[in-house]
Amino acid sequence: MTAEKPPVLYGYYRSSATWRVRLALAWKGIEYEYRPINLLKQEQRSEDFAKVNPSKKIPALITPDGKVLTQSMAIVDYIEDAYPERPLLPKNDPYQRALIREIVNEIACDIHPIQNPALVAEIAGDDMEKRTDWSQVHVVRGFEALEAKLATIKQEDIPGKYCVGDNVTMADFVLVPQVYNAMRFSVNMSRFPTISSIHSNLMSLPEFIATAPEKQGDCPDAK
Ligand SMILES: N[C@@H](CCC(=O)N[C@@H](CS)C(=O)NCC(=O)O)C(=O)O
Repeated sequence: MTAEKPPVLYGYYRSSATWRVRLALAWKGIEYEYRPINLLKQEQRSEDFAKVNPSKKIPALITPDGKVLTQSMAIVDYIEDAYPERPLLPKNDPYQRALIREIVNEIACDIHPIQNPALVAEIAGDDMEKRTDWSQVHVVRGFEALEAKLATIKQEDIPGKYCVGDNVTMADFVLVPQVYNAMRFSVNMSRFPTISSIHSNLMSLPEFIATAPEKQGDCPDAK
């Protein structure tokens, strides 16, 4: 029998989709090898990386038995299934499981793709002001819906420190990186008190601190 290797994560310190996976790996205490792909240098479009992920996007994960997975939330699902300790979804509550996936999809399907730098560059060209305006408008629109949803969950249904209750779930792994993006686009977060309070509760946890962009080796001014 050959010894299993640690998983390999291809990512970029500032990529919010990569941060979701870093969080899942940290939450489960999984050691991994990190292979940075510099988006500013367009390394995701290299021939070598296209062999790993034909979509030419990060993140990608090589599993310990050498299989390749792409799409951040599919990778998080894999980690959850392969490493069941410290679960990221409640076991016996179909409603809460669906609610968590609703928040995940709200961000990962509806907000995040519209502010992908490649798309924004196609729309706004080199005009940096126009790029920021586009991203701000769409993040704000998405956060208005998310704020209302999270506030309702807290008031009527499931109070707690995090997105859904007092246990960290995969919804929290998409929320924090998206708030990071919002801050990069100078979104005024005081308009979103529920999101901000959940974000600050999560950012006090060691897994969230350790996986933050500025702590990564490929961050130019890593702390
Ligand atoms: N749905 C994908 C989105 C991946 C994605 O958009 N990754 C961005 C970084 S956050 C990327 O690689 N962008 C480079 C490009 O589009 O050229 C996922 O969740 O993994």
